Amino acid sequence: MGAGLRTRSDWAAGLGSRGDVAVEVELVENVLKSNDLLAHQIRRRLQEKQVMGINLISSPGAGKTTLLEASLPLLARRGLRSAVIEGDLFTTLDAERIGKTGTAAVQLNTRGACHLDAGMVAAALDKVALDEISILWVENVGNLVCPASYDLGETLTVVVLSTVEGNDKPLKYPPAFLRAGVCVLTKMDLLPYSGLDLERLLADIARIHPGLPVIPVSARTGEGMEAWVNFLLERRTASVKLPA
Ligand SMILES: Nc1nc2c(ncn2[C@@H]2O[C@H](COP(=O)(O)OP(=O)(O)O)[C@@H](O)[C@H]2O)c(=O)[nH]1
Ligand SMILES: [Mg+2]
Repeated sequence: MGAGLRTRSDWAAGLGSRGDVAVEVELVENVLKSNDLLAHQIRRRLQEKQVMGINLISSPGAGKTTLLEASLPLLARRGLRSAVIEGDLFTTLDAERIGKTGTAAVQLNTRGACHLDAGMVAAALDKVALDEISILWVENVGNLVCPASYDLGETLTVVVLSTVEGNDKPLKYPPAFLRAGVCVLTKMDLLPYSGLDLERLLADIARIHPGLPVIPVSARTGEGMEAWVNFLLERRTASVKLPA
């Protein structure tokens, strides 16, 4: 490989008989463009209905569904009804958990794909009673990589990180932290056992995305849940144009 930065055209020109790879690059770019168009339409549709859309991104097991189970009743008590679109490879397990909270849940199965895209969310939206809700949550497939590239038409992207995942995650997966409008640090009850250097974690997150709010919570003990719900209420008021 020659010295210097390689642009996409350098890369394609150097392929020679491997032009198939260049076609693949083109295809990926087109897929992302059509995804963004659909995402834009979803965002407009939600805005018209005064609904805040939230895209939850994390590694598997960070605590997305548990955070939802704890947040939904608190939000309902503050007058905000939700619906949830659950993304999963094959199962309906998370949608069943959400259903038990009394919140409407629509399951999307990606049949193995590592992320949701705007087309899947647009199809699921037809099953959501948008007139009856204030917040539409989308729990993305558990994965810190692919979901960071796909706009789902959300108003707020939430990256969920738990105290037991290790200090290196923000630096290893910066796109998810760059995309996010807030980071929820879950499992704070496990912090004393985790070995996590909290100060270093916060400094790393701030290096990647200066000013990104980080809200520490434990869905298990309720620690931080009030601050999290207050944050959501403020964001909703700011992001959804309320009728005069
Ligand atoms: N101790 C503790 N465990 C939690 C907390 N949040 C989630 N968990 C546990 O972490 C595991 C994965 O949680 P889940 O919500 O299914 O993660 P998801 O894959 O991101 O949706 C479950 O066993 C939860 O009970 C928390 O705040 N504290
Ligand atoms: Mg889940």
